[in-house]
Amino acid sequence: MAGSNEVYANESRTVVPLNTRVLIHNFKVSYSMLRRQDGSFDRHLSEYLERKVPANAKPVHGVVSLDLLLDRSTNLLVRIYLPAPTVTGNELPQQALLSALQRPPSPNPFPVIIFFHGGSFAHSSINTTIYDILCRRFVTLCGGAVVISVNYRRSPEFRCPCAYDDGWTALKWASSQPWLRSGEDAKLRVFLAGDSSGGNIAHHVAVRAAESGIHISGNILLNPLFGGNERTESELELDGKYFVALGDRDWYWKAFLPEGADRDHPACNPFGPNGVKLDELPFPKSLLVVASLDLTKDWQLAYAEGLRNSGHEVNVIFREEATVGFYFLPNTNHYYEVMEEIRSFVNSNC
Ligand code: GA4
Repeated sequence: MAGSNEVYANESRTVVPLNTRVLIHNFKVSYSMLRRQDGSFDRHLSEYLERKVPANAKPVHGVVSLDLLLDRSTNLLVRIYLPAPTVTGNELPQQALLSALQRPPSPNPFPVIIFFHGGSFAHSSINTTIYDILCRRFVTLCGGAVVISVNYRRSPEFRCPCAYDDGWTALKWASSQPWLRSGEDAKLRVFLAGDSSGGNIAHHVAVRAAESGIHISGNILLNPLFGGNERTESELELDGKYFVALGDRDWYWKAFLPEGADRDHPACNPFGPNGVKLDELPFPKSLLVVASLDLTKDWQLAYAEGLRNSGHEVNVIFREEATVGFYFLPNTNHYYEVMEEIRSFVNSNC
């Protein structure tokens, strides 16, 4: 029997907590009003419907945040989350925060996590409430990490590679900041992380970093979006179940990939027929989280295989009976166990 806080998914006997079902279902319904048949998108309505939260210089559970404009020409914003700095004398929280950004490198090592939110390349932003909450969690989870959430340009208005370019700009900016360096070696201990489309962006930014000699301490990909022309078993089996339909996925790829490209484009299928070879590159270790009820899971597992075949390390956390979005709410063992995996991955590679 399902308890009062649980409900059975229509299509099977799998239990998905009621609050997760409501949360993800609401997104699903509003997203279906925003996508148009002709490939355009109702950005205006999208901005109106989404729950957002501003940056906050006042500590909430020991974490503060501020928005920073990194590039005027593209309007690239980042939201930076950090452990609340100590306020001295008559200083305002805003002043304490700004002086934290002027600090010299700290002798105590701490991780920097560059985070790319999900939303299939089209939805959400740094101020989307669920992502603001997740980034705040990462600060404390990882023992005082600095999290930099990137407001990358979204499709269909901005296609691939705009989102990757924005991620790359954010990474280069982070490498130029003395206050983000730490440890005896004053090194940037930077991780790239993201869910859904954000996981895809983290991968492609990591490739650029590897090609340019910027060291990445690790990649953390939660249910990352990859794909290809072929239809996989999980796509056919899970189509329309557990919040995601294959037709929706196709719509998002069409909106994101360069005009006329198909899903074997390397942005979507990095180890497919048009993939970029990673064998010779110093690619970081990856933590890859896969939910068994996500129709994209076969592509995520193929991605792990591609990394291994190129000689790179990947730790796959495969969660039976987990759906997309399970990591937003602390209401399952999946949530706690995956958070623990992230904590230990960051701590042991920092
Ligand atoms: C909404 C909340 C999260 O951003 C997300 C989204 C996911 C995706 O972009 O991959 C979904 C959406 C979200 C709900 C319905 C499905 C799946 C896009 C979409 C059309 C990452 C999630 O977990 O669910």
